[in-house]
Amino acid sequence: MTDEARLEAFEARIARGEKIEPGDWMPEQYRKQLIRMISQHAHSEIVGMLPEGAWITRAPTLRRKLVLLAKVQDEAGHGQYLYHAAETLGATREQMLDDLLSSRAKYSSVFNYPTLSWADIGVIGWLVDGAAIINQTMLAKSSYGPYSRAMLRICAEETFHKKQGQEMVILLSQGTPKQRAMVQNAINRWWWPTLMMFGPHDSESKNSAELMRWGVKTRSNDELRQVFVNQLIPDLHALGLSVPDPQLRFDEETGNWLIGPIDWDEFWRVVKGNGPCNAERLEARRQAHEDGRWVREALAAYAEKQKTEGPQGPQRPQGPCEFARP
Ligand code: BYC
Repeated sequence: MTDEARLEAFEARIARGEKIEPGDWMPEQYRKQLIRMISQHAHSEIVGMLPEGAWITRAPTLRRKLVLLAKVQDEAGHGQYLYHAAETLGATREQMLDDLLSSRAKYSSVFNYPTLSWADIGVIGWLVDGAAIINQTMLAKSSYGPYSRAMLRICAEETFHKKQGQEMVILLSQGTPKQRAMVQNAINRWWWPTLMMFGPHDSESKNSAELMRWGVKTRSNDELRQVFVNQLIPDLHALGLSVPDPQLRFDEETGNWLIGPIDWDEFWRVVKGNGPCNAERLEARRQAHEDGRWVREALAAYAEKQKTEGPQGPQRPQGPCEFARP
């Protein structure tokens, strides 16, 4: 089969809605695009643990602490699924982590902003996880099997996160004037960074055409951003909350909430490493990587030992004591 015929058969499979699996033939560019996108997504999950992780020790009640701990732990799990998905395409964990820690890799711009108050935790849950779900529900239908299956599981967990965040925002919005001001202030700070999560306008999105051709993305950055705005604005208004956009208006003709211009200079500054917390986030990841060195070394030593002593290790004595209860 020529490469052209292979490409034709590959695209026909995608058109029929079939999933592409790791051992299947795929164009080199499809593989590259997926590694780029999935590894960036994995990095976003593990860097995304940091802004909220900073509040675990300061959660106001035990229940809130448990919820936040579970959420941050979920994000680590999402990172794991995604690194595994990228590994099925031939990327190695070491290379991906090295790219992140040496600032070569991108991760979502939104995690380079500080969490200044407890209300930020609710707002991240509702807005940031809410935005992520809209994007990931689309990616759950992506043409690459391992990515799409990881997304199904991630979306189920993110839905909990969104509900937890929404519950917190509702509670704070009905609380004391101070709590209300705190939650409004958090929305004011997270609104624009959340909209930027969806990526540049379609006219500036250099990867979209290829990703859409191969069924990785099925909706554009602007389309998804609009879905998010339309969903969120009525809910915020119902709580007496607002977004910091004087140009926001409802367009009767299209039924869309139209937003004012996004500050793309700020977006690119953050993406290029010069946001408010980029240096701090990477430093925390580098430290975590260093702190985990002994675990990696112990695992490597264990694997080496298994190679020399067999998969069971040295023979252990078998006897009734093995099963004795204390
Ligand atoms: N931040 O051609 P475009 C979570 C880059 S974590 C940084 O439109 P594409 C959570 C883009 O990579 C889940 N960079 O790209 C965790 C490209 O650069 P390269 C976060 C961005 O791929 C903890 C260039 O700009 N979600 O939910 O078609 C706690 C041009 O863009 C960003 C994901 O990671 C950005 N915001 O579309 C709470 C979703 N936007 O690579 C929550 C997975 C764009 O060519 N990713 N860039 O050098 C995607 O869906 C897509 O990659 C994007 C961009 C929509 C982000």
